[in-house]
Amino acid sequence: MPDDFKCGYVALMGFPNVGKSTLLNRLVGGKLSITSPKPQTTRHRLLGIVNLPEAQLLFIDTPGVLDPKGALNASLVAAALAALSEADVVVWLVEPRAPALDDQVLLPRLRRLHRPLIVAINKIDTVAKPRLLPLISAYHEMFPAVPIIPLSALLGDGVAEMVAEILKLLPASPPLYPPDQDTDSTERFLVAELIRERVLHHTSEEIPHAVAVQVEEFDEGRRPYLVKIRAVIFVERDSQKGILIGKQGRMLKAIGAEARGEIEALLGAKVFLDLWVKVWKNWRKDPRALRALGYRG
Ligand SMILES: Nc1nc2c(ncn2[C@@H]2O[C@H](COP(=O)(O)OP(=O)(O)O)[C@@H](O)[C@H]2O)c(=O)[nH]1
Ligand SMILES: [Mg+2]
Repeated sequence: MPDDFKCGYVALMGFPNVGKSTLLNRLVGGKLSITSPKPQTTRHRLLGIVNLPEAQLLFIDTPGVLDPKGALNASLVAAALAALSEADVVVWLVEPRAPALDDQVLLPRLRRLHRPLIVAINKIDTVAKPRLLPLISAYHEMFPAVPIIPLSALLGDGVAEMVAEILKLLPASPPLYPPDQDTDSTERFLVAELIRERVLHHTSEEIPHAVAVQVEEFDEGRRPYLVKIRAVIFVERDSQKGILIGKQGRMLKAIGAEARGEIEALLGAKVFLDLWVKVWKNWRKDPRALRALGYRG
């Protein structure tokens, strides 16, 4: 290990939907964090490890900065704040638009963190080039002496430049994880998340918020030939269960088929997925349920 090896935590922060999870996946070069156009897609702190010859970057994807309304939301905000407290560098991700009132409110909070900060303007693939320069200068004015990096998490443009800026700010430290590891999440957890993502893609309105997934059985006795997984999709009401199962079970079948494909890619094994839908009345307001479903320590 060279003496000048660097290692540290980098918190990916920003409003819901700005592209934090997409950026984390781009950085680790695989699918760790689920993404969707719906807010509250990310509910847990997720670690993505990037191993370079000269450094190990520990990216933390967070649920975003939300109003702590309701028990589930409160635990999401707690996860975001916990990520900040362990961060060596904070990447503040923004939409490719002029700074708005929201940003003005947040700015003092970011300053109070006393952490090295990088502002990343994401989704630049959606704006015309001539509009980009004024945007960058607007953020420069707001955050003097802070690197402003335009990038596209989706296409990868600018991501290497962001990593280069982060490397300048990371502390000297030996690596904290083995170099072949890309996360500290269990496969069980990642599998549950992939199933939840497929549910998000097929549903709308209140259902995405009312869904939690639990893997009840993970039998890898015959891996890589077969991994047998039994999972339950919990919803809050009978009507939601009906929608998720669908006419003649079609919706659940589609969700299961898509999830199985994703899980096989994740595990590098054939998967038998036994998927159930159950009602857990108002689980989001029930501290016992929140614990059982992994939303509280
Ligand atoms: N066009 C474009 N879309 C993006 C980019 N990054 C993220 N998105 C989309 O924005 C939505 C929210 O992304 P996600 O990563 O879940 O946001 P998060 O809530 O901040 O984690 C998804 O539909 C992504 O595909 C980008 O660079 N360009
Ligand atoms: Mg996310």
